[in-house]
Amino acid sequence: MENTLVLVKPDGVERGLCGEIITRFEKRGLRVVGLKLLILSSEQAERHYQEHVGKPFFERLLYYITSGPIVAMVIRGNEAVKIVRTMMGPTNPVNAPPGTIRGDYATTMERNIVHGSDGIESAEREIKIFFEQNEVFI
Ligand code: IDP
Ligand code: MG
Repeated sequence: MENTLVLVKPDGVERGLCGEIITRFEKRGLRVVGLKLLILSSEQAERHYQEHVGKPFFERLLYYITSGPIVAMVIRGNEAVKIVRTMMGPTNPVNAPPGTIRGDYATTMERNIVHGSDGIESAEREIKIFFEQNEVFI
């Protein structure tokens, strides 16, 4: 079993898509084992997106991800990292096939609705930014 971090980004929360997104994971057979609504501080956002510090889109990404409440969840299941990434679709929604979350609900990279960890190690690192050990119920 694997754990992965999923964020419903501010645009997803504002548009009322949290329930829909959680439902998709649950119907697939993945479990929600951690869940919270929060506004990220700039420090947390920078930690979360540390691999992108200095990139041309970084400042806007930081502004976007801290601009309103997000839903953070730990999703658990067999190959959860890979399955969640497949269900999300590619980073650029323009290339995201219908049936994926980004392919169904997003049109731009700047507002692509969801985050999902890209590997087991990043999942472990990212989950710690959002959740204490006793907030994850595996
Ligand atoms: P991911 O969310 O699919 O893992 P990453 O490459 O890790 O994609 O990028 C993190 C986030 O930064 C993306 O989800 C997207 O919102 C934003 N982003 C990535 N590349 C670009 C870009 O070239 N222009 C604008 N925003 C970008
Ligand atoms: Mg990423």
